[in-house]
Amino acid sequence: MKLITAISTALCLILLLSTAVAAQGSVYLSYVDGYDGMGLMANTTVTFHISLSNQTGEAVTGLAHGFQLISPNGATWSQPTGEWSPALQPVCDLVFSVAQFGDTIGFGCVTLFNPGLPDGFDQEAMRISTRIDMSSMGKTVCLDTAFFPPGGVWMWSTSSGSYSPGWDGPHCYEVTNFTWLCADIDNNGTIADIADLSYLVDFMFHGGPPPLFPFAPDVNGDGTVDITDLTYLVEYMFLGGPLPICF
Ligand SMILES: [Ca+2]
Ligand SMILES: [Ca+2]
Repeated sequence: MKLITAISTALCLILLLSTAVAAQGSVYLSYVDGYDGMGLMANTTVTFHISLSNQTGEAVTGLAHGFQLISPNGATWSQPTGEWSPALQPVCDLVFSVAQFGDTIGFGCVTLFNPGLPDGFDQEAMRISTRIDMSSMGKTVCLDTAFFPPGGVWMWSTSSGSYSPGWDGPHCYEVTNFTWLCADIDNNGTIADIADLSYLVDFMFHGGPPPLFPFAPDVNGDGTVDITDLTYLVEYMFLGGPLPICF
């Protein structure tokens, strides 16, 4: 009888331990728009797609997550923006918020009538977008967690308690690539306007700085930058000439 009792006790302990181990969830980075296989592209929109995986064994009825963009060596970027995935819209029927303070983004979700994020849920839930400055080439940008006010927590709530789900970050990337636009000679994101024309004239005739991307002023696409490009640009801007066609 003692042996049976001992075996029963051991089985109960194993079951309890198994339940404790299985009762967890995770937050992970699915993929990044603007990652070219080597690094993050500067001067283009970069979007981090973040997923939730619920293995708590029950529905999650409240979520609070904060993220931050950081750089160990001075990379800079535009004000990041956050948004929930549309999949969460019907789930978060009481609180469905995104708060932004500088480089920190907070996501909040609380259910009232909805049963919550079901056990087994595993898909994209949050997105964070920014535009990394061209001056950050060769530097590092990281996405990591933040303990975000006012809750100050990183947690999920269920009917039986709270969890701090795992996070597979921080995720760090070198800024290794870039994009440029034909006729965006001053590299400000808009093409063929007065500022671009002025930049080209200054460069060609007044000792102004060279364009950051040497082929952006080759608007007639012949492989060189010269007076014919200036003429081509003026005709496009003011005389209905053909579109810039950088090679
Ligand atoms: Ca421009
Ligand atoms: Ca040319």
